[in-house]
Amino acid sequence: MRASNCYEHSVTLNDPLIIEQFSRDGVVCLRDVIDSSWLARLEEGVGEAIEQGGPHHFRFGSPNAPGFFFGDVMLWQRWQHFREFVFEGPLASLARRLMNSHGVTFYHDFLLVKDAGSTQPTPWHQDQSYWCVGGNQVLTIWAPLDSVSSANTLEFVRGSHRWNTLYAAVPFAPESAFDGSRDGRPAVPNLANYCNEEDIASWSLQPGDCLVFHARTLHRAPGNPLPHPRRVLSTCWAGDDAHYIEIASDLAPPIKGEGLLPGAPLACSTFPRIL
Ligand SMILES: O=C(O)CCC(=O)C(=O)O
Repeated sequence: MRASNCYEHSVTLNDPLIIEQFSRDGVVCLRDVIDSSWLARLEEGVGEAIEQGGPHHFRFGSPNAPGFFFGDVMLWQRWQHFREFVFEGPLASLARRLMNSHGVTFYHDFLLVKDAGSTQPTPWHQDQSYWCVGGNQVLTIWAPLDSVSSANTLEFVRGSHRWNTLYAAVPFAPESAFDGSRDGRPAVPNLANYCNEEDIASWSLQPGDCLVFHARTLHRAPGNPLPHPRRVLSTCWAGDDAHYIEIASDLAPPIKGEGLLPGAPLACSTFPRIL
């Protein structure tokens, strides 16, 4: 099931339709949200961040071979460029608008790099399944640093954030030790059985564009068959109703914040309040 509508409707930041589309579909594509000076600073930071992967990074694929799938989290805590982007860049106010929230807390960042020729797909999943965060005002902003086409972009099941189900989190690769099965949540269904092409949304993107999606919208990505890497900074944001929850499964990122009790607002020094 590949989406046929890769150039479908995208909206500008000031278009009132974005709120309607986000609440109906659980995903919107926004053009030219991140300007070239921010992109240049992120680009500058990415090479070093990959070379010096943090304590929670993964690198799937054959060791020292091309085609890897690299991921790392909480870069803002270690790298100034990422920290400035989170605290001073344009995404916090965008998140506030789409969450319809007064406050905005930054949950985490996630750098995802699929090397040229990567055969590593990202499985269908909902971001919130991996998190210690309950609530409805939670979203992810997926911002590519390279052009992304139908060959390597994300695909979303429209409206799946409204299915009222949180599925079990799945490992991102067969060699991963991640276990998301300990909370009795149902497995992600076989979507090929009940999704038509018109139920799937996807977009081609240029650096500066981004996809904003609800943390319960099901999504996946193919590998990266293109001859250049697909580097993406994904950032995860929480609004007024977001709160800390305990789960039995592994967390990704494996970070709980400090001193948070179940039901408490998320904001703490690990998950800083931005707005
Ligand atoms: O970039 C990918 O392949 C997956 C990204 C993703 O699932 C996310 O940012 O939530």
